[in-house]
Amino acid sequence: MIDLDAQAERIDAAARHAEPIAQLTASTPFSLDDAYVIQRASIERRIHRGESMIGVKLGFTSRAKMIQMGVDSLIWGWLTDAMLDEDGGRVALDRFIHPRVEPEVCFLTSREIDRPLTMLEASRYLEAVAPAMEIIDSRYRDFKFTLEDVVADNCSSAGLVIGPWTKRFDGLRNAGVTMRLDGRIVQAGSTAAILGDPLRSIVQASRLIAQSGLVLPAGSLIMAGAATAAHPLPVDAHVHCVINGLGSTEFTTYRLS
Ligand code: OOG
Ligand code: MG
Repeated sequence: MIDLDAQAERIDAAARHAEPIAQLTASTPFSLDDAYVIQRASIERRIHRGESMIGVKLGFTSRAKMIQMGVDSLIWGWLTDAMLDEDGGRVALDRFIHPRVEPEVCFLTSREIDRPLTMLEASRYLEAVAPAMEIIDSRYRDFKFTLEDVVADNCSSAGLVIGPWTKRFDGLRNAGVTMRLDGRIVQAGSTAAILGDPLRSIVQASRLIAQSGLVLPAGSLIMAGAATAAHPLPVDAHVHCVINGLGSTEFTTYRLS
């Protein structure tokens, strides 16, 4: 028997101390189901320390991300309030190991989600949508992992910045995405890269949540997954992401120590 709780403790400690570790599966192979149990147990540790759950994120919803990381399945993880950084604010990089940033679309739910939704129903469960960026930070050395490892690591979740909320659900399907680092374009693409339509992330999230026997409360965030590959996030940098017709979001990085 694998001690899933001990694995959760290892990955949680790596995140807490910003110290990279070897892939968990290198010493103890486990299944994808077990990976989600480890993920859940590591999130419970955060909740126990006082963090609160604010929503879920999907990963590998675009080909660009799958190709960059060498995996081919959609995954999901949890977001907590400690991950949230301010739009237009300054983000200290001390809490990360080797952060990367990626452009995303973030949804805010208006109703509880407790069953698989269809594409037609999805927008009725939404309060707002915003341009966003996710800061991902694998707890594994060299940012390398198997699918099971990255799921156990809560899908590399580390930070997020959300731009102004809007009701612009139309036109989301194929909107241009540009991410700039100090004014230079480092990633560009389209929201169509996210499952063909970012709204489909609501359908996928609802299916995954229902499958796990869980309920997502109204007022939760759903991060749809990156439209492009992720970009390394340096210190003293200004990052700006524009999603055409939706809006923009930005932040500046620094180091405390
Ligand atoms: C895993 C997280 C993937 C996305 O948006 O596709 C993800 C990783 O790339 O480390 O957040
Ligand atoms: Mg992401």
